[in-house]
This record gives sequence, C-alpha cells and structure tokens, in this order.
Amino acid sequence: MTKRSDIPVFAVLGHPNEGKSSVVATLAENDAVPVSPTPGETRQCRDYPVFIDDAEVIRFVDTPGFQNPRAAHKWITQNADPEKPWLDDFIRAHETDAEFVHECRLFTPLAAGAGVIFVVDGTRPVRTADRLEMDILRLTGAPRMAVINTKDREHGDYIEDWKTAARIHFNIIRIFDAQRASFAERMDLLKSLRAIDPDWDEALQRVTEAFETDWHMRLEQTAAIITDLLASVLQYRAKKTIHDASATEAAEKQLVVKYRQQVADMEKKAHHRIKKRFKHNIFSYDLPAQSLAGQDLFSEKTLKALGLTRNQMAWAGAGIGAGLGAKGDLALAGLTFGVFTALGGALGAGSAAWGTRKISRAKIKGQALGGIRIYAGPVKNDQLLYVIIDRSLIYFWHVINWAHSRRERPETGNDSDAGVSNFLSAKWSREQKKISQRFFKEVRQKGTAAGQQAVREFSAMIRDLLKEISRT
Ligand SMILES: Nc1nc2c(ncn2[C@@H]2O[C@H](COP(=O)(O)OP(=O)(O)OP(=O)(O)O)[C@@H](O)[C@H]2O)c(=O)[nH]1
Ligand SMILES: [Mg+2]
Repeated sequence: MTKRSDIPVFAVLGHPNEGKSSVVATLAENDAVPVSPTPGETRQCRDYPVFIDDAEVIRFVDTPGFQNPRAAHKWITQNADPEKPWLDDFIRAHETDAEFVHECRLFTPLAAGAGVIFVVDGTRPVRTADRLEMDILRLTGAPRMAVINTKDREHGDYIEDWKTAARIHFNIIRIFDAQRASFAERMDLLKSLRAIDPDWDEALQRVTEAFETDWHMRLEQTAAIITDLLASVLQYRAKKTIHDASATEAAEKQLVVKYRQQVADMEKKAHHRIKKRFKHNIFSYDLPAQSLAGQDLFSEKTLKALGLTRNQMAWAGAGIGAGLGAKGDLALAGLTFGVFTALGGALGAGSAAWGTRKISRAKIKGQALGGIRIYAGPVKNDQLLYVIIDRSLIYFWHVINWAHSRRERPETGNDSDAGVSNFLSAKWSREQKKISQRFFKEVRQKGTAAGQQAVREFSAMIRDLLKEISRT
C-alpha cells in the first residue's frame, strides 16, 4: 500500500462538468475554486487544504475530468496486475501521451494514496463511459465513495439508475447537492467518509469534531457580532455643532441623514464580519431582491415588513408628539415617515423635544454665541433594534445557506427569507423578549462594561437562535 500523508486527502474525480470543483468548493468552504459551466474548466490537479486554527486538518484535490476512459480501461485490464499497484506504471507509460493527459494527472494523487470521491451528475442517464470510469476507480483499490450530485433536478432524475450502477463499484454512495448543502449535510458526508477505510476512521473523526467545534465557535462569534452591533446602535448619537440658530432646521435634517448613514454603516460592517467568519468572500454581491436583508435598513418596506405598522411607528414616535411625523418639511427632506419615527424617540431625547422646533429654537437662541451642539440619538425606540436583530438573522441564514460553490443566483428557486421567518423577533417567546429588553435597558443605563449579565444573556440567546436556524 502506498504511504499516506498524516491528514486525510481526498481526490475528487469524475467526468468533465459533473460538479467536481463544486463539491471541492463546498466541502473545503473555498469560494476561490474555479467553477464554470464550460466542460474542461479544470485542467490541472489542485490542492485545497482546510485549516482549523492554522493547522491543516484535511485536504481535497480538484482534478480534471476523465479524458479517455475507454482506452484507459483497456490498457489497465490488459497491462495491470490487479494484485499490485499499477497507477505509477500507467503514469510512466503515458507521460508524453496526448491521449491520456488528464488520466496521468488525475491518477497522480491516487498514486500518492489519496481517497476517491467520485462525482456524478444525477440528472443525466448513466452511460458506458461512466461505468468504465467507475471500474477504473475500483481497480485502483483506493478507498472510494460515489457522490451523486443533484445539480438541476428539473432536467431529469436518474438517481436510482446511478445508485444501481455505482453500487457495483463503490460501497458508499451519497446524494449531495453541491450548491445547496447545509453545514449538517456537509458533516454527514464527511462522517460517511469515515467508513471508507478503517485506517482513516480516527483521523476523520478528529476532522469532523474539529469542524463541529469550529462551527459552534462561529455561532458564538456571530452572536457576539450581533450583540456588539446592537450595543453600538443603542449608544450611538449623531452630533453636530452649529453657530447660527437660523441653521437649525437644515442642520436637523443633516443630523438625521448622518444618523441613518452611520447606523446603516455599522450594520453593513457587522454583516461583513459575519460573512467573513463563514469564509465567504464573493457572497452578498447580490442578496435576492425580495430579501429584507437586501433592502435599505431605513426603507419603509423594511420597517413595515419587520413588524412595524404605520400606527406603531407613529405611536413609537409619540414621545415627541404623534403629529410631528406628518410635518411637511420632514417629508420634503426626503425622509420616509418610518425613518423619522424610528428616530423620533432619539430626537426627543435630552431636551423635551429636539424636533419641537419652537422649544428648541427658543433654547438655542439663548446659547448661540459659543456654538450649539445638537445631536440625534441615542435611539429610545426599541423597534429599530428589533429590525436590526431580524435583519442580522436573515443575513446569517442567507450566508450559511450559500454553498461556497455557488457563483450566481439562479433565475428561479426559493431564495426568499421563508426559511428563517419562524425565528424572527415577531415569533419570539415572552422570555426572549424579556432578555432583549433587559439587554437594551442595561446598555442604555451603563454602556457596555465587561461581564454584564444582561449582555451575556442576550448574546447566549442569539447564539441559541443561530443554532436553531442552522439546525446544529
Ligand atoms: N444547479 C446546480 N448546478 C451545479 C451543481 N453542481 C455544479 N453545478 C454547475 O455545473 C457546472 C459545472 O460545475 P463544476 O463544478 O465546474 O464541474 P467540474 O466537474 O469541476 O467540471 P470540469 O472542471 O470542467 O471537469 C457549473 O456551471 C456549476 O455551477 C449543483 O449542485 N446544482
Ligand atoms: Mg472542475
């Protein structure tokens, strides 16, 4: 038997364009693996190591598709002794043979002891060439598993035929959707790899345990990112100094704009950190248009859909007088009603009413000499906070359901927020709401000193929600 490296290495093999590179990208969580609709995209073998805490734990090798399985099968059955390793002989005999360029390349990792993940497209029928490829892999004697990639089932479903054909050559067969596999499905696949060779059982057990520990770390960190975001929003105050009381109205509008921009920016940065934690670099260039995480945070659509009705918004802003929101000048400033009222409480903080022009102008007039510090925030209205929580959960759901092999969003398909809707704040228990209220209150009163009970409780509650959302 060929000597193997200490960590498990799996070469992903198959016919051209079946989804080999997609399986590699998804399993290795690497969105830099070239995936393309053009057959023959992958021409060279390439290693994709997976690191956890800077240590390599498993390696996948992307390979070119079989080029000439018929002739290769013929050579092997005529020249190779099935009792002895023959891969090196094949490579030596065909090094300069234009007919077997791909075979020489894809046999190389096998000659070095890699296990085989054979990928087939379950939406097309089994052909003779496929049977020959599977038989070649059987003859290598390498530990091997067949993965039936479910590509686009609308185009056909030959999964049963593939199972029957693969059973002759592989003792483990898995059905796997390379572009939609969740974390749990990836883990299932890795766990079933454990059975393909007793020598790898222990190493693969360590790998799956390391993946699971890492996943829970990510959930913990995501909960911390969301908690930090809310704490920042809870404490944020947009400030501005003016020197002329007659500039108050213009400054007020600028402040509101600044407040919105800054809060939206904090949210964007937090989402970016979540995305990075899940090793996504290209994801999110376009969240589906119908996703509420893809909308502008302060758009009326967002605020309304995430549980604010116009009445609630008006009520929320009532601290400074329900009538204010309808004021013509605010509408003229390009602010939606929802935006103003979400900020209503904020604007009302401090003085009886920053937005109540009469009072504020009267006050301001008296102080105008040294410049007037005006501010918007911190937000007193919890609705905006719940909107931000919900959007983070929605964003998280899209991130974890975007396999690293996906390069673009299909025209059709269910990419709405439906999968996460049961976890949003509108569906929360009384206890969950209480935990949130305690957290908001604590941050408002004391800021974010380390080790606060209410902050820890909130973060743990969010982490548990993330666990449920990811079904882990
Ligand atoms: N819808 C869908 N498309 C998939 C899936 N897996 C692969 N594809 C698409 O199939 C095409 C080929 O995928 P690749 O992963 O590049 O296939 P490959 O086997 O590496 O191809 P070569 O390198 O050319 O041999 C790409 O356009 C993928 O987006 C899947 O699970 N679902
Ligand atoms: Mg490829």
